[in-house]
Amino acid sequence: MKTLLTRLPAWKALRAHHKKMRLLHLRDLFVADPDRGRRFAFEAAGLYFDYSKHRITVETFKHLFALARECGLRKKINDMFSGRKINITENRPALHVALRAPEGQRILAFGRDVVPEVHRVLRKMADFSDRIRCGKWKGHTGKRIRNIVNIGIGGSDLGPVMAYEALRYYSERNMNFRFVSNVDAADFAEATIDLDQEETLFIVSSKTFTTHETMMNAKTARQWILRKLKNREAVARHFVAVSTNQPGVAAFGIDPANMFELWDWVGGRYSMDSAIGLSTMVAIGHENFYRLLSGFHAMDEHFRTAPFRRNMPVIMGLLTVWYNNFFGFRTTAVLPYSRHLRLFPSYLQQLTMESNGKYVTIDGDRVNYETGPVLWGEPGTNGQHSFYQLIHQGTKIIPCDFIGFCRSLHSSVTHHNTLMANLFAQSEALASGKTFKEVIAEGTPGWLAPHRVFEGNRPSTTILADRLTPETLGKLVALYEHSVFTQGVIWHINCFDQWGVELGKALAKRIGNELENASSPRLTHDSSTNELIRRYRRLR
Ligand code: G6Q
Repeated sequence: MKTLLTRLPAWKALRAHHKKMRLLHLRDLFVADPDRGRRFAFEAAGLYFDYSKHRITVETFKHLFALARECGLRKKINDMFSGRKINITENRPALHVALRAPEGQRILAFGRDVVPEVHRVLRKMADFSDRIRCGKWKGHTGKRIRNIVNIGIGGSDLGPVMAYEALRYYSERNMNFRFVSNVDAADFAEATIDLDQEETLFIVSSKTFTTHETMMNAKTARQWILRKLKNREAVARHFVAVSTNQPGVAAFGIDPANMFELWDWVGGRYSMDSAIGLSTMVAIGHENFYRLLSGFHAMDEHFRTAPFRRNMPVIMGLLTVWYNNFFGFRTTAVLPYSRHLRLFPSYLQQLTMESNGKYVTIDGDRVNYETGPVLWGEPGTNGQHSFYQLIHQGTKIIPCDFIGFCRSLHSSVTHHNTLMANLFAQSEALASGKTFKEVIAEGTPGWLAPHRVFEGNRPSTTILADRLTPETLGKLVALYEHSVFTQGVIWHINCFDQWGVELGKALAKRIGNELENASSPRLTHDSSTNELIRRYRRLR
Protein backbone atom coordinates (compact mmCIF):
# COMPACT_ATOMS: atom_id res chain seq x y z
CA MET A 1 0.00 0.00 0.00
CA LYS A 2 1.44 3.37 -0.98
CA THR A 3 1.69 5.90 1.81
CA LEU A 4 -0.90 8.62 1.78
CA LEU A 5 -0.27 9.83 5.27
CA THR A 6 -1.03 13.47 4.66
CA ARG A 7 -4.31 12.55 2.99
CA LEU A 8 -5.63 10.48 5.89
CA PRO A 9 -8.79 11.92 7.47
CA ALA A 10 -7.14 12.08 10.90
CA TRP A 11 -4.14 13.93 9.47
CA LYS A 12 -6.42 16.52 7.94
CA ALA A 13 -8.39 16.79 11.17
CA LEU A 14 -5.15 17.33 13.07
CA ARG A 15 -4.11 20.06 10.68
CA ALA A 16 -7.38 21.89 11.28
CA HIS A 17 -7.23 21.25 15.01
CA HIS A 18 -3.69 22.62 15.15
CA LYS A 19 -4.91 25.99 13.89
CA LYS A 20 -6.93 26.29 17.09
CA MET A 21 -4.38 24.72 19.38
CA ARG A 22 -1.49 26.93 18.41
CA LEU A 23 -3.35 29.89 19.86
CA LEU A 24 -3.98 28.32 23.26
CA HIS A 25 -1.64 28.85 26.18
CA LEU A 26 -0.82 26.14 28.69
CA ARG A 27 -1.37 28.60 31.48
CA ASP A 28 -4.99 29.05 30.36
CA LEU A 29 -5.50 25.34 29.84
CA PHE A 30 -4.47 24.75 33.45
CA VAL A 31 -6.77 27.50 34.71
CA ALA A 32 -9.70 26.20 32.65
CA ASP A 33 -9.33 22.67 33.98
CA PRO A 34 -8.05 22.49 37.56
CA ASP A 35 -7.84 18.72 37.23
CA ARG A 36 -5.64 18.80 34.14
CA GLY A 37 -2.55 17.64 36.03
CA ARG A 38 -4.37 14.41 36.88
CA ARG A 39 -6.43 14.05 33.73
CA PHE A 40 -3.37 13.89 31.53
CA ALA A 41 -1.24 11.69 33.76
CA PHE A 42 -1.22 8.03 34.68
CA GLU A 43 0.94 5.30 36.07
CA ALA A 44 1.86 2.14 34.21
CA ALA A 45 4.53 -0.48 34.66
CA GLY A 46 5.66 1.45 37.73
CA LEU A 47 6.38 4.71 35.89
CA TYR A 48 4.35 7.86 36.43
CA PHE A 49 3.79 9.69 33.17
CA ASP A 50 2.60 13.29 33.28
CA TYR A 51 1.81 14.72 29.85
CA SER A 52 -0.46 17.49 31.07
CA LYS A 53 2.09 20.21 30.24
CA HIS A 54 1.63 19.56 26.54
CA ARG A 55 -0.25 21.69 24.08
CA ILE A 56 -3.07 19.20 23.85
CA THR A 57 -6.69 18.73 24.79
CA VAL A 58 -8.92 15.68 24.88
CA GLU A 59 -9.76 16.49 21.28
CA THR A 60 -6.11 16.45 20.23
CA PHE A 61 -5.83 12.89 21.39
CA LYS A 62 -9.09 11.93 19.76
CA HIS A 63 -7.46 12.82 16.45
CA LEU A 64 -4.04 11.39 17.31
CA PHE A 65 -5.56 8.04 18.29
CA ALA A 66 -7.60 8.09 15.09
CA LEU A 67 -4.36 8.66 13.20
CA ALA A 68 -2.77 5.69 14.99
CA ARG A 69 -5.74 3.55 13.98
CA GLU A 70 -5.71 4.76 10.39
CA CYS A 71 -2.00 3.89 10.22
CA GLY A 72 -2.68 0.38 11.54
CA LEU A 73 -0.62 0.78 14.70
CA ARG A 74 -2.31 -2.07 16.58
CA LYS A 75 -1.63 -4.53 13.78
CA LYS A 76 1.96 -3.34 13.41
CA ILE A 77 2.53 -3.85 17.15
CA ASN A 78 1.19 -7.39 16.83
CA ASP A 79 3.37 -7.96 13.77
CA MET A 80 6.47 -6.95 15.70
CA PHE A 81 5.67 -9.09 18.73
CA SER A 82 4.80 -12.10 16.64
CA GLY A 83 8.08 -12.13 14.73
CA ARG A 84 6.88 -11.04 11.29
CA LYS A 85 9.64 -9.76 9.05
CA ILE A 86 8.87 -6.12 9.63
CA ASN A 87 12.44 -5.08 8.79
CA ILE A 88 11.71 -5.60 5.13
CA THR A 89 14.88 -4.10 3.66
CA GLU A 90 16.92 -6.66 5.59
CA ASN A 91 14.28 -9.36 5.31
CA ARG A 92 14.13 -10.12 9.03
CA PRO A 93 11.98 -9.62 12.10
CA ALA A 94 12.85 -7.04 14.75
CA LEU A 95 12.50 -9.15 17.83
CA HIS A 96 14.26 -7.32 20.65
CA VAL A 97 11.13 -8.05 22.71
CA ALA A 98 12.14 -11.74 22.65
CA LEU A 99 15.37 -10.86 24.46
CA ARG A 100 13.41 -10.15 27.61
CA ALA A 101 10.58 -12.64 27.25
CA PRO A 102 10.30 -14.93 30.26
CA GLU A 103 11.01 -18.64 29.82
CA GLY A 104 7.95 -20.42 28.55
CA GLN A 105 6.69 -17.58 26.37
CA ARG A 106 6.79 -18.56 22.69
CA ILE A 107 8.06 -16.10 20.10
CA LEU A 108 8.75 -17.32 16.60
CA ALA A 109 11.43 -16.00 14.27
CA PHE A 110 11.67 -17.73 10.89
CA GLY A 111 9.23 -20.33 12.24
CA ARG A 112 11.34 -21.21 15.28
CA ASP A 113 10.72 -20.39 18.93
CA VAL A 114 13.66 -18.19 19.92
CA VAL A 115 12.94 -17.82 23.64
CA PRO A 116 14.72 -21.06 24.67
CA GLU A 117 17.85 -19.91 22.80
CA VAL A 118 17.70 -16.52 24.48
CA HIS A 119 17.64 -18.20 27.87
CA ARG A 120 20.41 -20.63 26.97
CA VAL A 121 22.68 -17.66 26.17
CA LEU A 122 21.56 -15.82 29.30
CA ARG A 123 22.54 -18.81 31.43
CA LYS A 124 25.93 -18.97 29.72
CA MET A 125 26.41 -15.25 30.37
CA ALA A 126 25.40 -15.71 34.02
CA ASP A 127 27.85 -18.56 34.48
CA PHE A 128 30.65 -16.51 32.92
CA SER A 129 29.92 -13.35 34.86
CA ASP A 130 29.68 -15.29 38.13
CA ARG A 131 33.08 -16.84 37.46
CA ILE A 132 34.63 -13.47 36.72
CA ARG A 133 33.04 -11.79 39.74
CA CYS A 134 34.07 -14.45 42.23
CA GLY A 135 37.59 -14.73 40.82
CA LYS A 136 37.30 -18.28 39.46
CA TRP A 137 38.13 -17.15 35.95
CA LYS A 138 41.84 -16.41 36.05
CA GLY A 139 44.07 -14.61 33.61
CA HIS A 140 46.93 -16.38 31.83
CA THR A 141 49.34 -15.89 34.73
CA GLY A 142 46.81 -17.03 37.32
CA LYS A 143 45.78 -13.59 38.48
CA ARG A 144 42.19 -12.64 39.11
CA ILE A 145 40.45 -10.48 36.46
CA ARG A 146 39.86 -6.99 37.83
CA ASN A 147 39.35 -5.01 34.64
CA ILE A 148 36.75 -5.53 31.96
CA VAL A 149 37.14 -3.61 28.71
CA ASN A 150 34.26 -3.71 26.24
CA ILE A 151 35.38 -3.10 22.67
CA GLY A 152 32.51 -2.26 20.34
CA ILE A 153 30.92 0.69 18.58
CA GLY A 154 27.43 2.06 17.88
CA GLY A 155 24.86 -0.39 19.16
CA SER A 156 27.64 -2.57 20.57
CA ASP A 157 28.92 0.27 22.74
CA LEU A 158 26.29 2.89 23.54
CA GLY A 159 24.00 0.51 25.45
CA PRO A 160 26.77 -1.11 27.52
CA VAL A 161 28.45 2.17 28.45
CA MET A 162 25.13 3.88 29.22
CA ALA A 163 23.91 0.94 31.33
CA TYR A 164 27.17 0.77 33.25
CA GLU A 165 26.95 4.45 34.15
CA ALA A 166 23.24 4.20 34.92
CA LEU A 167 23.64 1.17 37.17
CA ARG A 168 27.03 1.93 38.61
CA TYR A 169 25.48 2.05 42.07
CA TYR A 170 24.79 -1.69 41.73
CA SER A 171 28.17 -2.52 40.24
CA GLU A 172 31.08 -4.48 41.62
CA ARG A 173 33.25 -1.70 42.99
CA ASN A 174 36.41 -3.79 43.13
CA MET A 175 36.49 -4.01 39.39
CA ASN A 176 37.10 -1.47 36.64
CA PHE A 177 34.85 -1.25 33.60
CA ARG A 178 36.09 0.57 30.54
CA PHE A 179 34.69 1.06 27.05
CA VAL A 180 36.66 1.44 23.85
CA SER A 181 34.75 2.41 20.74
CA ASN A 182 36.45 5.13 18.73
CA VAL A 183 39.12 4.17 16.22
CA ASP A 184 41.02 7.21 17.50
CA ALA A 185 44.02 5.61 19.23
CA ALA A 186 43.36 7.84 22.22
CA ASP A 187 40.34 5.76 23.14
CA PHE A 188 42.28 2.54 23.65
CA ALA A 189 45.28 4.30 25.18
CA GLU A 190 43.22 6.16 27.77
CA ALA A 191 41.07 3.15 28.63
CA THR A 192 44.06 0.94 29.37
CA ILE A 193 46.68 3.41 30.58
CA ASP A 194 46.52 2.30 34.22
CA LEU A 195 45.54 -1.34 33.68
CA ASP A 196 47.65 -4.44 34.16
CA GLN A 197 47.40 -6.91 31.27
CA GLU A 198 47.44 -9.86 33.65
CA GLU A 199 44.21 -8.67 35.26
CA THR A 200 42.39 -7.43 32.15
CA LEU A 201 39.75 -9.16 30.07
CA PHE A 202 38.43 -7.77 26.78
CA ILE A 203 34.89 -8.37 25.60
CA VAL A 204 34.90 -7.86 21.85
CA SER A 205 31.29 -6.99 21.12
CA SER A 206 30.44 -7.05 17.46
CA LYS A 207 27.40 -8.61 15.93
CA THR A 208 29.13 -8.96 12.57
CA PHE A 209 32.73 -9.20 13.83
CA THR A 210 33.77 -7.23 10.76
CA THR A 211 33.23 -3.63 11.92
CA HIS A 212 36.38 -1.77 11.02
CA GLU A 213 36.81 0.26 14.20
CA THR A 214 36.12 -2.68 16.50
CA MET A 215 38.42 -5.05 14.65
CA MET A 216 41.24 -2.48 14.70
CA ASN A 217 40.80 -1.86 18.43
CA ALA A 218 40.58 -5.61 19.12
CA LYS A 219 43.87 -6.18 17.27
CA THR A 220 45.49 -3.37 19.24
CA ALA A 221 44.19 -5.00 22.42
CA ARG A 222 45.64 -8.35 21.37
CA GLN A 223 49.05 -6.74 20.79
CA TRP A 224 48.79 -5.00 24.14
CA ILE A 225 48.11 -8.32 25.91
CA LEU A 226 50.84 -10.17 24.02
CA ARG A 227 53.37 -7.41 24.63
CA LYS A 228 53.36 -8.35 28.29
CA LEU A 229 52.15 -11.94 28.38
CA LYS A 230 54.21 -13.05 25.36
CA ASN A 231 52.21 -16.19 24.68
CA ARG A 232 49.45 -16.54 22.08
CA GLU A 233 47.58 -18.88 24.40
CA ALA A 234 46.99 -15.89 26.66
CA VAL A 235 44.44 -14.60 24.13
CA ALA A 236 41.95 -17.29 25.12
CA ARG A 237 42.11 -16.22 28.80
CA HIS A 238 41.91 -12.50 28.13
CA PHE A 239 39.36 -12.25 25.32
CA VAL A 240 35.76 -13.28 24.92
CA ALA A 241 33.43 -12.28 22.12
CA VAL A 242 29.80 -11.37 21.61
CA SER A 243 28.85 -12.03 18.02
CA THR A 244 26.85 -13.89 15.40
CA ASN A 245 30.04 -14.68 13.48
CA GLN A 246 31.69 -17.78 14.89
CA PRO A 247 34.30 -18.24 12.11
CA GLY A 248 35.40 -14.62 12.53
CA VAL A 249 35.68 -15.02 16.30
CA ALA A 250 37.72 -18.24 15.97
CA ALA A 251 40.02 -16.67 13.37
CA PHE A 252 40.79 -13.89 15.84
CA GLY A 253 42.00 -16.49 18.37
CA ILE A 254 39.02 -16.43 20.71
CA ASP A 255 37.84 -19.85 21.81
CA PRO A 256 34.34 -20.27 20.27
CA ALA A 257 33.32 -21.72 23.64
CA ASN A 258 33.80 -18.17 24.91
CA MET A 259 31.60 -16.62 22.28
CA PHE A 260 28.23 -15.35 23.43
CA GLU A 261 25.72 -15.49 20.68
CA LEU A 262 23.20 -13.02 19.37
CA TRP A 263 21.00 -13.24 16.34
CA ASP A 264 20.26 -11.44 13.11
CA TRP A 265 16.83 -10.48 14.39
CA VAL A 266 18.38 -8.21 17.05
CA GLY A 267 19.24 -4.77 15.71
CA GLY A 268 22.45 -3.21 17.07
CA ARG A 269 20.69 -0.29 18.76
CA TYR A 270 18.13 -2.68 20.25
CA SER A 271 20.72 -5.06 21.68
CA MET A 272 21.82 -3.82 25.12
CA ASP A 273 19.69 -6.54 26.71
CA SER A 274 21.23 -9.32 24.58
CA ALA A 275 24.72 -10.75 25.07
CA ILE A 276 25.93 -7.28 24.03
CA GLY A 277 25.07 -6.51 27.66
CA LEU A 278 27.70 -8.95 28.92
CA SER A 279 29.80 -6.18 30.47
CA THR A 280 26.64 -4.91 32.19
CA MET A 281 25.99 -8.35 33.61
CA VAL A 282 29.56 -8.70 34.89
CA ALA A 283 29.28 -5.25 36.47
CA ILE A 284 25.93 -5.67 38.23
CA GLY A 285 25.67 -9.45 38.57
CA HIS A 286 23.26 -11.78 36.84
CA GLU A 287 20.36 -11.28 39.28
CA ASN A 288 20.36 -7.56 38.60
CA PHE A 289 20.65 -8.17 34.87
CA TYR A 290 17.54 -10.36 35.07
CA ARG A 291 15.82 -7.49 36.90
CA LEU A 292 16.78 -5.18 34.04
CA LEU A 293 15.19 -7.65 31.62
CA SER A 294 12.03 -7.87 33.68
CA GLY A 295 11.75 -4.08 33.55
CA PHE A 296 11.99 -4.20 29.76
CA HIS A 297 9.39 -6.95 29.66
CA ALA A 298 6.96 -5.05 31.89
CA MET A 299 7.03 -2.12 29.46
CA ASP A 300 6.72 -4.50 26.48
CA GLU A 301 3.59 -6.00 27.97
CA HIS A 302 2.19 -2.57 28.72
CA PHE A 303 2.83 -1.45 25.13
CA ARG A 304 1.40 -4.66 23.68
CA THR A 305 -1.77 -4.78 25.76
CA ALA A 306 -2.78 -1.34 27.04
CA PRO A 307 -5.45 0.60 25.17
CA PHE A 308 -3.95 3.53 23.31
CA ARG A 309 -5.53 6.05 25.69
CA ARG A 310 -3.49 4.58 28.56
CA ASN A 311 -0.46 3.47 26.56
CA MET A 312 2.67 5.38 27.50
CA PRO A 313 4.87 4.64 24.46
CA VAL A 314 1.93 5.25 22.12
CA ILE A 315 1.13 8.61 23.72
CA MET A 316 4.78 9.60 23.78
CA GLY A 317 5.24 8.67 20.13
CA LEU A 318 2.08 10.51 19.08
CA LEU A 319 3.16 13.64 20.94
CA THR A 320 6.38 13.59 18.94
CA VAL A 321 4.36 13.39 15.73
CA TRP A 322 2.06 16.21 16.91
CA TYR A 323 4.96 18.61 17.49
CA ASN A 324 7.17 17.46 14.65
CA ASN A 325 4.55 17.46 11.94
CA PHE A 326 1.99 20.04 13.00
CA PHE A 327 3.83 22.61 15.12
CA GLY A 328 7.11 22.21 13.24
CA PHE A 329 9.19 21.73 16.39
CA ARG A 330 12.30 20.00 15.12
CA THR A 331 14.16 18.84 18.21
CA THR A 332 13.41 17.06 21.47
CA ALA A 333 15.46 17.37 24.64
CA VAL A 334 15.79 14.56 27.17
CA LEU A 335 16.74 15.94 30.55
CA PRO A 336 17.30 13.33 33.25
CA TYR A 337 17.60 14.70 36.75
CA SER A 338 20.08 12.00 37.60
CA ARG A 339 23.80 11.99 37.21
CA HIS A 340 23.65 8.26 36.64
CA LEU A 341 21.61 8.82 33.48
CA ARG A 342 24.12 11.22 32.01
CA LEU A 343 24.66 9.00 28.95
CA PHE A 344 20.98 8.26 28.46
CA PRO A 345 20.48 11.10 25.95
CA SER A 346 23.39 9.93 23.79
CA TYR A 347 22.06 6.38 23.94
CA LEU A 348 18.66 7.69 22.84
CA GLN A 349 20.26 9.68 20.05
CA GLN A 350 21.21 6.49 18.29
CA LEU A 351 17.95 4.76 19.14
CA THR A 352 15.79 7.56 17.80
CA MET A 353 17.88 9.16 15.07
CA GLU A 354 19.21 5.97 13.49
CA SER A 355 15.74 4.45 13.63
CA ASN A 356 13.68 7.36 12.34
CA GLY A 357 16.13 9.60 10.47
CA LYS A 358 14.79 8.51 7.09
CA TYR A 359 13.29 10.25 4.09
CA VAL A 360 12.13 7.13 2.29
CA THR A 361 9.03 5.18 3.27
CA ILE A 362 8.83 1.41 3.59
CA ASP A 363 7.57 1.43 -0.01
CA GLY A 364 10.62 3.34 -1.21
CA ASP A 365 8.84 6.66 -1.79
CA ARG A 366 10.21 10.05 -0.78
CA VAL A 367 8.16 11.32 2.16
CA ASN A 368 6.34 14.64 1.83
CA TYR A 369 6.36 15.28 5.59
CA GLU A 370 8.94 15.53 8.35
CA THR A 371 10.23 12.38 10.04
CA GLY A 372 12.46 11.87 13.10
CA PRO A 373 13.39 14.98 15.10
CA VAL A 374 16.86 15.69 16.46
CA LEU A 375 17.21 14.39 20.01
CA TRP A 376 19.70 15.77 22.47
CA GLY A 377 20.08 16.42 26.17
CA GLU A 378 22.12 16.51 29.33
CA PRO A 379 21.34 15.89 32.96
CA GLY A 380 19.77 18.59 35.10
CA THR A 381 20.67 20.59 37.01
CA ASN A 382 23.86 21.12 34.97
CA GLY A 383 21.95 21.93 31.78
CA GLN A 384 20.10 24.71 33.61
CA HIS A 385 23.38 26.61 33.84
CA SER A 386 24.04 26.25 30.15
CA PHE A 387 21.52 25.70 27.36
CA TYR A 388 18.22 26.08 29.25
CA GLN A 389 18.34 29.79 28.41
CA LEU A 390 17.46 28.88 24.84
CA ILE A 391 14.74 26.48 25.93
CA HIS A 392 13.09 29.23 28.01
CA GLN A 393 13.59 32.32 25.89
CA GLY A 394 14.95 31.18 22.54
CA THR A 395 13.05 31.47 19.27
CA LYS A 396 12.84 27.70 18.90
CA ILE A 397 10.42 25.63 20.89
CA ILE A 398 11.90 22.42 22.22
CA PRO A 399 9.60 19.83 23.77
CA CYS A 400 11.41 18.35 26.77
CA ASP A 401 11.28 15.03 28.59
CA PHE A 402 12.11 15.43 32.26
CA ILE A 403 13.04 12.21 34.04
CA GLY A 404 13.29 12.07 37.83
CA PHE A 405 13.23 9.71 40.79
CA CYS A 406 11.29 10.03 44.02
CA ARG A 407 14.05 8.44 46.05
CA SER A 408 17.75 8.93 45.68
CA LEU A 409 20.27 6.10 45.67
CA HIS A 410 22.44 8.20 47.88
CA SER A 411 21.76 9.19 51.43
CA SER A 412 21.38 12.98 51.30
CA VAL A 413 17.70 13.86 51.23
CA THR A 414 18.60 17.54 51.06
CA HIS A 415 20.49 17.07 47.83
CA HIS A 416 17.65 15.08 46.37
CA ASN A 417 14.97 17.57 47.42
CA THR A 418 16.98 20.31 45.74
CA LEU A 419 17.48 18.25 42.60
CA MET A 420 13.78 17.44 42.30
CA ALA A 421 12.71 20.99 43.17
CA ASN A 422 14.70 22.07 40.14
CA LEU A 423 13.05 19.52 37.90
CA PHE A 424 9.53 20.52 38.96
CA ALA A 425 10.42 24.22 38.72
CA GLN A 426 11.72 23.89 35.18
CA SER A 427 8.63 22.21 33.78
CA GLU A 428 6.40 24.72 35.59
CA ALA A 429 8.41 27.69 34.32
CA LEU A 430 8.39 26.37 30.77
CA ALA A 431 4.65 25.85 30.79
CA SER A 432 3.46 28.96 32.62
CA GLY A 433 6.16 31.49 31.91
CA LYS A 434 5.98 34.95 33.45
CA THR A 435 4.04 37.85 31.99
CA PHE A 436 5.13 41.43 31.52
CA LYS A 437 2.58 42.46 34.13
CA GLU A 438 4.02 40.04 36.68
CA VAL A 439 7.52 41.25 35.96
CA ILE A 440 6.54 44.91 36.40
CA ALA A 441 4.60 44.09 39.58
CA GLU A 442 7.85 42.78 41.03
CA GLY A 443 9.31 46.26 40.66
CA THR A 444 11.40 45.62 37.55
CA PRO A 445 12.02 48.86 35.59
CA GLY A 446 10.19 49.00 32.27
CA TRP A 447 13.35 48.96 30.15
CA LEU A 448 14.48 45.70 31.78
CA ALA A 449 11.10 44.00 31.88
CA PRO A 450 11.11 42.51 28.33
CA HIS A 451 14.31 40.66 29.18
CA ARG A 452 12.70 39.13 32.23
CA VAL A 453 9.48 38.02 30.58
CA PHE A 454 8.99 34.32 29.86
CA GLU A 455 6.45 33.59 27.17
CA GLY A 456 5.94 30.06 28.50
CA ASN A 457 3.70 27.64 26.61
CA ARG A 458 6.72 25.40 26.17
CA PRO A 459 5.76 21.77 26.40
CA SER A 460 7.25 18.98 28.47
CA THR A 461 6.62 15.48 29.72
CA THR A 462 7.61 14.45 33.21
CA ILE A 463 8.43 10.82 33.91
CA LEU A 464 8.77 9.91 37.57
CA ALA A 465 9.98 6.61 38.93
CA ASP A 466 10.51 5.46 42.46
CA ARG A 467 14.29 4.86 42.30
CA LEU A 468 16.83 4.23 39.62
CA THR A 469 16.97 0.43 39.68
CA PRO A 470 17.84 -2.09 36.96
CA GLU A 471 14.08 -2.63 36.43
CA THR A 472 13.47 1.08 36.04
CA LEU A 473 16.24 1.41 33.49
CA GLY A 474 14.74 -1.46 31.49
CA LYS A 475 11.34 0.22 31.55
CA LEU A 476 12.72 3.56 30.45
CA VAL A 477 14.67 2.12 27.54
CA ALA A 478 11.71 0.03 26.37
CA LEU A 479 9.46 3.08 26.68
CA TYR A 480 11.62 4.99 24.20
CA GLU A 481 12.06 1.95 21.92
CA HIS A 482 8.31 1.59 21.56
CA SER A 483 7.73 5.32 21.24
CA VAL A 484 10.21 5.32 18.36
CA PHE A 485 8.35 2.39 16.80
CA THR A 486 5.02 4.20 17.16
CA GLN A 487 6.48 7.22 15.34
CA GLY A 488 7.95 4.99 12.62
CA VAL A 489 4.56 3.36 12.05
CA ILE A 490 2.87 6.76 11.63
CA TRP A 491 5.60 7.98 9.27
CA HIS A 492 5.52 4.65 7.42
CA ILE A 493 9.27 4.15 7.63
CA ASN A 494 11.39 1.17 8.61
CA CYS A 495 12.76 1.81 12.12
CA PHE A 496 15.10 -1.14 11.96
CA ASP A 497 17.53 -0.57 9.10
CA GLN A 498 20.27 2.06 8.78
CA TRP A 499 21.33 2.34 5.14
CA GLY A 500 22.30 5.94 5.77
CA VAL A 501 25.54 4.90 7.45
CA GLU A 502 26.84 2.95 4.43
CA LEU A 503 28.11 5.62 2.04
CA GLY A 504 30.47 7.20 4.54
CA LYS A 505 31.84 3.77 5.44
CA ALA A 506 32.56 2.91 1.80
CA LEU A 507 34.23 6.26 1.12
CA ALA A 508 36.34 5.97 4.28
CA LYS A 509 37.65 2.65 3.03
CA ARG A 510 38.67 4.14 -0.29
CA ILE A 511 40.23 7.22 1.30
CA GLY A 512 41.93 5.02 3.90
CA ASN A 513 43.75 3.24 1.09
CA GLU A 514 44.71 6.57 -0.42
CA LEU A 515 46.14 7.72 2.91
CA GLU A 516 48.04 4.51 3.54
CA ASN A 517 49.41 4.48 0.03
CA ALA A 518 50.50 8.03 -0.73
CA SER A 519 51.70 7.11 -4.20
CA SER A 520 48.24 5.84 -5.15
CA PRO A 521 46.90 6.98 -8.51
CA ARG A 522 45.40 10.38 -9.16
CA LEU A 523 42.82 11.49 -6.62
CA THR A 524 39.38 11.66 -8.17
CA HIS A 525 37.23 13.12 -5.42
CA ASP A 526 35.78 16.62 -5.54
CA SER A 527 38.40 19.36 -5.35
CA SER A 528 37.80 20.01 -1.66
CA THR A 529 38.29 16.37 -0.65
CA ASN A 530 41.33 16.03 -2.92
CA GLU A 531 42.91 19.08 -1.32
CA LEU A 532 42.19 17.89 2.22
CA ILE A 533 43.82 14.54 1.47
CA ARG A 534 46.87 16.20 -0.08
CA ARG A 535 47.27 18.54 2.84
CA TYR A 536 46.97 15.70 5.34
CA ARG A 537 49.54 13.64 3.46
CA ARG A 538 51.97 16.59 3.51
CA LEU A 539 51.53 17.45 7.16
CA ARG A 540 51.01 14.15 8.94
C1 G6Q B 1 22.83 -0.20 15.16
C2 G6Q B 1 23.76 -0.24 14.06
C3 G6Q B 1 25.21 0.00 14.40
C4 G6Q B 1 25.97 -1.23 14.88
C5 G6Q B 1 27.46 -0.91 14.85
C6 G6Q B 1 28.31 -2.06 15.35
O1 G6Q B 1 21.67 -0.42 15.09
O2 G6Q B 1 23.56 -1.42 13.36
O3 G6Q B 1 25.36 1.03 15.35
O4 G6Q B 1 25.55 -1.60 16.16
O5 G6Q B 1 27.83 -0.58 13.56
O6 G6Q B 1 28.11 -3.19 14.57
P1 G6Q B 1 28.71 -4.56 15.01
O7 G6Q B 1 28.08 -4.98 16.29
O8 G6Q B 1 28.41 -5.53 13.90
O9 G6Q B 1 30.20 -4.37 15.19
